[in-house]
Amino acid sequence: MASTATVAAPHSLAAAHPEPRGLWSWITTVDHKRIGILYGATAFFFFLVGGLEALLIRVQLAVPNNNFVSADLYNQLFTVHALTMIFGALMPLTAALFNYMVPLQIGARDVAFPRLNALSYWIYLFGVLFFNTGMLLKLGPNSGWFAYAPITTKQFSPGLNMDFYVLGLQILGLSSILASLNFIVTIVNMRAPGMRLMRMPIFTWMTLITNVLIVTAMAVFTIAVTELMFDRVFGSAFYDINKGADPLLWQHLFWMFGHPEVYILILPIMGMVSEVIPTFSRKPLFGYNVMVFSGVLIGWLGWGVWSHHMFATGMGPIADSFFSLSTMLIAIPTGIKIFNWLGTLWGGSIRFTTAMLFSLAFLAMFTIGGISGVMHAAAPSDLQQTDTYFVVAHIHYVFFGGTVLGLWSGIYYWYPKVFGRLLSERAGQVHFWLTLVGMNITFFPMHFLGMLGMPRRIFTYADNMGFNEMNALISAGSFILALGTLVFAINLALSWKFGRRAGANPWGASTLEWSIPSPPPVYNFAVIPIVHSRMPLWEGDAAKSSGIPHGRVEEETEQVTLMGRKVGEVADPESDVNVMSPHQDIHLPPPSYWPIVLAAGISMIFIGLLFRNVGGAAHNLWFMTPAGALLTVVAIYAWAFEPGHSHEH
Ligand code: HEM
Ligand SMILES: [Cu+2]
Repeated sequence: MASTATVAAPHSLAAAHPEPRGLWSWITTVDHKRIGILYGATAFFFFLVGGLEALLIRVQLAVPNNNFVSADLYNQLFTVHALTMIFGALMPLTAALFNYMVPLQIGARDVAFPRLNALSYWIYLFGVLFFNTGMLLKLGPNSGWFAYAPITTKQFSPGLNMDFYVLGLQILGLSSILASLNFIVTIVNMRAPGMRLMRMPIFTWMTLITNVLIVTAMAVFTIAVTELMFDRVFGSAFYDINKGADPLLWQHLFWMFGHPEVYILILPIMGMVSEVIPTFSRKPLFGYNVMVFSGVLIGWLGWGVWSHHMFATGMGPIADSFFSLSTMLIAIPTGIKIFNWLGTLWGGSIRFTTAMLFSLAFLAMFTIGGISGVMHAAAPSDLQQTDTYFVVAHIHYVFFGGTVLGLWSGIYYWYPKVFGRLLSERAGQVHFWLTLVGMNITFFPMHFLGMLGMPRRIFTYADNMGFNEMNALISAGSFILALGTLVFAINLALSWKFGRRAGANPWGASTLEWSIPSPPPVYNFAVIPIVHSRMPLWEGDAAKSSGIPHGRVEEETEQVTLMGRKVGEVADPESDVNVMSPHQDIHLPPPSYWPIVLAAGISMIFIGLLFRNVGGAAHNLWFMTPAGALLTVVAIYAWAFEPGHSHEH
């Protein structure tokens, strides 16, 4: 009986869908919001782990001729630092926000494949634990994050270190590919009625582009790594030069993934910043269409530049010129975006919240990283810079000044939606200034060190090279950064309990996620909205309550309205607003433990392969591979026959 005349009031809706409790409910959850929180918490933890590794690196480099860590441990530290940050922290932090926010932004009740979503999370967790276990055993990957074969084949890297790499990254690659397919289908198929592609929030747009890149780039990488695993575990010859392999094959495959990967880490940020800046400028995003298309263009061009990482291999003048030019071309859509953000700020009524400060700092810091990028896009100048600290400076201005600052902006912005409470603004400002000052003291001098000729990836340096003062300064800066991060962590934890309560729309923002309570109920939308514009909460009656263009915000936001109705209020049955769903029709996917079982099965396959390369009695543990394969088959079978609806309601 789906008649609209019998719609119940929202509180009874909430009673029909109580928030589940307890550890088991988290293990079996398929709710995109909870999976988002799991991703976020795990990834933030690994951000701290990666940060700790960075501090150890900086302690070692603080003074010349230091022996705080050994050369071998140092190699593991910088490799695992990079892997943890990229695959364990930054990508999953963006995934956390995709998970939580995208369904809310498009007016959906969940992602397209909720159990697949849970599976992606559990595989990610096992994968990141896997290669960090290697580090704890002092057997971490030690080749740099790009793991150039043939140096990483068994012949030259006989230990288990690179086995942790090839196996761990296959697990993580699988997780990313599954998650991305899910997001793509969700965005393409599950938008609320009326939300055409060009009405999607810009963060959702950048999520879509990013996930297309992940599926395609991660596929290249996962195959490259699988081949390396076959070389290492079963003695095949993909990268064995003695048997005729091309010594540059791995480098091409890796960077064909590696370069799109940097866009995978920056496009979501461009989306977040494009939500934050308009909100706190009280102005619509300047040039929405151009922003969308330059995002698409960045994603597209990102495929044609990979060999700019290989100028030093002697590819010859034609290849060098091609990749120089294509790389410089990317600066155009990137520059367009920067100008459009500035255009959005222009004439706006700007509020310097912490979220906004991080977005503004992103603009400046990311631009510095972009400029050093264009510098080494010129092949002759790259020959001077490659493999020096100059590249390390570039990496960190784009990863830290770009991805991390942007993520923190997104977290200050969306935290109140997730937890119903605002992060402390005062602690936020402290966090912000420590971070901004700390990152510049840490990373800016690296440009000079690089120009002076300090190579990347050396575990120490002699006293008379002229590197001493700058290295000491950099190490000091890294502790300022760490202090800022500590403030942030405390803020995240304390605000969860003690933060000021946020209404549905504390910032007076324009997109759908702000139309529902904070935190959102299990079913997200009591009524699936019908979308008439790009900024539903900034148009019509809604504009009045969200204070556009110059209104007051905070107090009034409990009154957010959508298409002229208070959110949560049940619409008049005659109106088109609620035709979609009297609450009897809300079907939420039931919890399931098959995702975690399947993830365990898949992980066992890889753990077994690791033992295959171990000597002694432990070698026999490689039976975990067939056992894991069996568990995988059973889990897929059981999953497939699990009923899609719970019988509770
Ligand atoms: C206008 C934009 C950009 C240009 C022109 C550019 C150009 C380059 C070039 C030519 C290199 C190779 C340098 C070398 O190894 O000698 C490089 C390295 C790198 N870039 Fe960029 N880049 C840009 C943006 C970005 C972004 C947005 C990110 C990440 C969010 C990024 C991350 C990296 C990383 C991680 C490396 C070093 C990889 C490694 O050797 O480990 N870049 N970039
Ligand atoms: Cu690149």
